[in-house]
Amino acid sequence: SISMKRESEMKNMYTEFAGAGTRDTGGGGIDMIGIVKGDITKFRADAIVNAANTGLLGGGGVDGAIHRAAGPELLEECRTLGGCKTGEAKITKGYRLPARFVIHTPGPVWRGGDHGEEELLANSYRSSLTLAAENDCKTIAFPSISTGVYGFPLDRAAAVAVKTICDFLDRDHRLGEVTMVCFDEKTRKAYEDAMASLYRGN
Ligand code: AR6
Repeated sequence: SISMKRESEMKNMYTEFAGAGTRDTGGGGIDMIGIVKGDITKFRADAIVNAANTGLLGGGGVDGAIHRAAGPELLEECRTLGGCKTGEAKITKGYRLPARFVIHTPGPVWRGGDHGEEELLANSYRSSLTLAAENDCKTIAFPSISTGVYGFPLDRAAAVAVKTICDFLDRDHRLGEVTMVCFDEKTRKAYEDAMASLYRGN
């Protein structure tokens, strides 16, 4: 967790980088979490994450955009994976994307909130971060998993995402930079607010 001194330092960094927060997570390295608005298919990172479904054979939303931008070879490789359980993750190459890898994770479908949705969503972030670190990625970008077609309430999803990412960066120092790539302003603001309240400690 973050000390008060660190917190004031981070607020400065937060302003300076307009949406990126820097936290000294101990262990010598400075790990970054950033929030930007944009199209994840254009994002240059070692790995981008795909908000997939359990079949891993493509779909709409960000999944469709990633498959279109990567080209048909991505679907070919996905066919060999045998699907993926909710909250778990599988990795492929990025093909025509600027990213070297795509990490595919099916987030939970929102079913009212008492079906373990928050834990399953946290699992999707943790599994993806772990897989990225195991594959020597230093930079990874996430879309807002489950908040489109899967109907997860945006504010709750954002709180789960930033908490899970920060907890991971506290424990594991293999990754250097994690970016939330938000497709619209409403989503960007939800992640900014979630990050700010995590820093404030509420
Ligand atoms: N870059 C970044 N974010 C994007 C992009 C993009 N190019 N396109 C959409 N988003 P969704 P889910 C945002 O529905 O809720 C698919 O059919 C979008 O605005 O893509 O996890 C899969 O195959 C929203 O904020 O994913 C599954 O069947 C976020 O990405 C199902 O949808 C997630 O929306 C998964 O549903």
